Amino acid sequence: MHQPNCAACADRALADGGTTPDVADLLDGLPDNWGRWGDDDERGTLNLLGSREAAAGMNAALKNGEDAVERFTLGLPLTGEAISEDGGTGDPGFPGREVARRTNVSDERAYREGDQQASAGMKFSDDRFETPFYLQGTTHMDALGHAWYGDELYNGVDAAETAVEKRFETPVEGIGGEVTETRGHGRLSVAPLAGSGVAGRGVLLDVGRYTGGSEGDRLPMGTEISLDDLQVTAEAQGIEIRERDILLVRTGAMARTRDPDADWHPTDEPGLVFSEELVEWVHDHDIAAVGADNVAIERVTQRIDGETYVLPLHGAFLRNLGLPLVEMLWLDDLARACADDEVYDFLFTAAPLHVQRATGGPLNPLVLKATEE
Ligand code: UVW
Repeated sequence: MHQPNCAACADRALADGGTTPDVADLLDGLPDNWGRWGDDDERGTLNLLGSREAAAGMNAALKNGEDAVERFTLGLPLTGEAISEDGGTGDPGFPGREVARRTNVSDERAYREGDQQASAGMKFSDDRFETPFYLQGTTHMDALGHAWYGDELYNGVDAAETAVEKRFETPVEGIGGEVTETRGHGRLSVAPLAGSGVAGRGVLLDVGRYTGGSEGDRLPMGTEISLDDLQVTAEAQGIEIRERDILLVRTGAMARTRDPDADWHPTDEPGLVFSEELVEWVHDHDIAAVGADNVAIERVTQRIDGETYVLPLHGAFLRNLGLPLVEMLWLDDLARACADDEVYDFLFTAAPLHVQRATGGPLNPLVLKATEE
């Protein structure tokens, strides 16, 4: 059975002849935000987004006047179809995160049979998921407790808080049989992030377009994105990254999942790669959140000094900086508009589904961007 998490990647790295060094050594001495917003903090860098930061986003959206504001949503459509082996236009999935298939449970049959009495003629249509819906199986925000190393999560929270059991007095019928108890996060779930939401100045760095992807505006599979690539892109776009910005990195990977002729595999997507300079730069700029159009923001396995690491930036960003990650964004429509009018900053707003005790939550971010007057 697949493991619905990145332990599967570690297995793969070992199968590829890699070793498993300790990420704690790699990240030792790099910055963290533990204690910065109090010992009980569960919102991390979302604490940086107050009224002024929301206003910075609104000012960006309004810079060409009230009549020149365009909107974009950044959530992937959920098709309920897994991408086939030979490519396809289904839902991108990470190994083990099954694709949600929904079905309609409308009362149509009752309507057809003329049973309309209870609703006095009004008709309704409902849906439910028929298969497991992994909350990180589509566009989503990772909770701060989603990834860690050692025995502690962000802010020194005990890792035991990731698997607190809850018993239900009345069992319910579940996908895999009767459910009498579940596990969930006692602390650092997605709920505090859902409660706070994100609103601030977003900046798109369209690395796919500006660092010369060989396939149009998409980076080739396996491309490693460095801090230098981000800075070169920002310069080419003529955009300044300011403190407390929300950074969106476009690679072109999600567009591959909608193109049957394109190569795509979740563990070989283009993505950020770890460097001390990148972590320090993100911390120095007080970046409030990072999003990207790939499954994990970063390359899933990374060779660093001859060793293979699995998602080390998840450790640096989520655990150490308390920096929420937004993954599997649909950025292509926004990116086209930005390239057309050369406006790369905007109001970014988003809030994950408020699922108590969950490690992440689906979301459909909304961007308001100034367009040509
Ligand atoms: C992966 O780990 C691949 O993504 P996420 O951060 O959603 O878990």
